Amino acid sequence: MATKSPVIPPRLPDQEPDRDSGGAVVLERRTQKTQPPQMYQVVMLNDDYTPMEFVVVVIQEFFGKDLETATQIMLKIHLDGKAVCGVYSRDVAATKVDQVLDAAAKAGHPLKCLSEPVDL
Ligand code: TYC
Repeated sequence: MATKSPVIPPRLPDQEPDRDSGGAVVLERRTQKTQPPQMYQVVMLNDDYTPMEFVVVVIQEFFGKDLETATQIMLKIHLDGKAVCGVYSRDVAATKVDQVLDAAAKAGHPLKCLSEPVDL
């Protein structure tokens, strides 16, 4: 039975092993091009009506802060108009915003927050 001999494609010039280095092929080193994912900060905004105690509870519950840290963040919002409650991947930050707005609406408070990309 006749068997076909395999077809070996010709090497392209830049695939030729370097014969001066004993035939070893050294692949070109490439600089790393991947970037870490963009992170998003959840910013809470001040208003004149939401009780301070409610804001502190929200920050503890949804951003995992202890009472003292949550109180400091709430006071910063109250004094400066806004503050960052946490930094997350885009989807997690969007979920935090939804949770806060939902809890505030259910409690009848106008508390607002948003997520925005963290500056590099
Ligand atoms: N300014 C509100 C008040 O005096 C308290 C408050 C703090 C509201 C932080 C919103 O994100 C906020 N009752």
